[in-house]
Amino acid sequence: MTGERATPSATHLVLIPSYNPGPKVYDTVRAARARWSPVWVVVDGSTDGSAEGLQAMAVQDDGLHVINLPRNMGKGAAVLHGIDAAATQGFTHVLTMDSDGQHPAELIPEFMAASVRQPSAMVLGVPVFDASAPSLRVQGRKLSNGWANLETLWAGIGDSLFGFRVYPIAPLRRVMHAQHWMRRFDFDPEAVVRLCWRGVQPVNLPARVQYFGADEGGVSHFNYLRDNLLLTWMHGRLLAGFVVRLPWLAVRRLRGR
Ligand SMILES: Nc1nc2c(ncn2[C@@H]2O[C@H](COP(=O)(O)OP(=O)(O)O)[C@@H](O)[C@H]2O)c(=O)[nH]1
Ligand SMILES: [Mg+2]
Repeated sequence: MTGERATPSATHLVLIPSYNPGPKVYDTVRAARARWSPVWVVVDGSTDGSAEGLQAMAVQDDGLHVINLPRNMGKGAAVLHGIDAAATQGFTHVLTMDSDGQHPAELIPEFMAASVRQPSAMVLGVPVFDASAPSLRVQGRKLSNGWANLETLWAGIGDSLFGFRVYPIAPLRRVMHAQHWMRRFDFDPEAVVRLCWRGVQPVNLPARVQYFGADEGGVSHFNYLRDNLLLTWMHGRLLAGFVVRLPWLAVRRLRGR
């Protein structure tokens, strides 16, 4: 579909939230641009020089747009900033991907095509790990997926945490503007559960994920204690929301929706 020299999409954009990503961000953005236009990067108060480096790339490339936030606000907040701006320009769908090279840019056309076929759905990447994946993260994921499946009465979420996804922008904005959570690492799982509650169907597609060691330029801002507490609190409030919605969710599931 749309690539570097093709016509830019007027409906679907790639959005990359970025915070002190390290040098891999440049290859990541180049790889995304090779498969899609437009690509937007939201630089979220980074202090590693990447704001300047990305801006220099954007000057040479009409398909790349860089938004700079003055201070770090978190992944979800950066995505919200990006989709608010995208909506004012008429975009209807966004593919979010990480800025640190862990996600498969080569799958952007396939994910966008799935979204074009089913515009009311969200297209979720289901991670295919290789040996580089830390087992603690792989196991922690199973726990989060178990909660997300319960909270949606097994509506079909393949993975709750993976950030390589296409969202319909309008329902995602409604969900996010309705509350002040979902602004940091609680963004991905809460988005998928709350969109399911709103009737946005998940479409699951496998996607390779890579973990890089620090010696390979890998950077992670996931803090095991802080972010697991954040995710625990998030599932607490989602469970409360689930209990309130249970009768209605059960009726919907019984009707096969
Ligand atoms: N805008 C923004 N993006 C972030 C922030 N923290 C993480 N991200 C994004 O979320 C992705 C995943 O975070 P990362 O730190 O790599 O966590 P991990 O891959 O789960 O270990 C990053 O590649 C960034 O794209 C943040 O504070 N602000
Ligand atoms: Mg990462």
